[in-house]
Amino acid sequence: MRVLILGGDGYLGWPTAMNLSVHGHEVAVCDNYLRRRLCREQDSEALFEPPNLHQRARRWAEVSGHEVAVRIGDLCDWAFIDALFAEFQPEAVVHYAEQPSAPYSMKDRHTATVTFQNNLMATFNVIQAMKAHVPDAHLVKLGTMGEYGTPNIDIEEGFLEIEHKGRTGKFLFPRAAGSLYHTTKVLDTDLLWFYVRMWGLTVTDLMQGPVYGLETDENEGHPDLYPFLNYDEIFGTVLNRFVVQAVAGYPLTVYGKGGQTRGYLNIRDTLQCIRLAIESPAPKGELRIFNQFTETFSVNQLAEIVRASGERLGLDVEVKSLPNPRKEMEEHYYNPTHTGLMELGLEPNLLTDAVIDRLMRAVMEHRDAIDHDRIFRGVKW
Ligand code: USQ
Repeated sequence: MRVLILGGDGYLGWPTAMNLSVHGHEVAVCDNYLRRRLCREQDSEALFEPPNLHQRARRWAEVSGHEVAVRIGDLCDWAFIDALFAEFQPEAVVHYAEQPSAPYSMKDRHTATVTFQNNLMATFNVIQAMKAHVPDAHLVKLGTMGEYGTPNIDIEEGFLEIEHKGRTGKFLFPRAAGSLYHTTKVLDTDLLWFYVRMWGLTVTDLMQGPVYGLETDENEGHPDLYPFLNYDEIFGTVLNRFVVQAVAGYPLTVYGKGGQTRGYLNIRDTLQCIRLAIESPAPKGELRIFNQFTETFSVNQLAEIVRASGERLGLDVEVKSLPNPRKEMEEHYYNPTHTGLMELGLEPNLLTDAVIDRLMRAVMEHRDAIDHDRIFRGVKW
């Protein structure tokens, strides 16, 4: 299939491009380097700087023989996205092109505005470009498990049957996001749901949990093809952060009581999920929602997993609770369903001792590059 990956420079975008090209798809990536610019603006760069998209595509072609087309531009600019869709005529579109950080979105008015404008406008323009050029294509959109929040009932995959005063109906599962970033994803889902009903778009909205890891089948042995590994408070996610903290000898930053529980997945499983969603598309004219994670952990459990890995590797890892800079429940019920992707064939790569130790070792190679000042800034909600 012709697959267009929007946000192709990101943590997940570039690994997805390599993976889909290996599996026989014709891939184009698009990005405006927003993530790189915001990291620089916040002095929050990743552990190492990956080459730019043109360089990565050239390197990937040398290593694998697969071509990935690269287009640089801003999806909020209608002239650019209109020309992009007209040229490439994708059969499937993977939409990662959003400002992905909750703390960035909550920092100040400027960062909130960047998040709001970029995320909503990009999604709106993608919908318009699909209608104009490829109304039958399949949109695979990255949402987040954070759209649901942490309700006191089981979380279903996207929809909920409700019985009310003797009648029943099916509705989007209630959403209660915990940051402006997560709220933009709720709003995206509502926009998609609206245009699915109005225009018959075909959409898979993937509610993904926090992702960890660095290595995939495609980049193993090629560190120049690794994605970003952000460990800073703003763009880093919790498990990647804990691994870098352990290697740096920085006490693991457990926020509050550490009972916050989320659904996590290995970066290798993100790639499987995206490919499964593309190759088994949503029924025409429908909104399909999957919960994309493989196992749940509390922050305390993650800290213990990283501490134990450190012990095996000869590191002395301390765990420290900090006053929680976020507004969130620190002890709560959490039981989300996640059978849809398993039914499509997902084979989970779970967080075993071998997996965490390998990630720790990969980070140890970059120990000297770790900047302690990036680890905790205390961006408050
Ligand atoms: N946490 C700590 N210590 C830290 C960092 C985080 O205790 O040093 C806690 C947070 O308070 C939170 C949990 O760990 O309870 C997860 O935080 P996170 O920063 O890993 O994840 P989050 O801000 O929710 O966002 C990340 C990605 C986002 C994605 C989301 C999936 O940045 O793009 O959508 O994970 S989910 O969390 O399921 O909504």
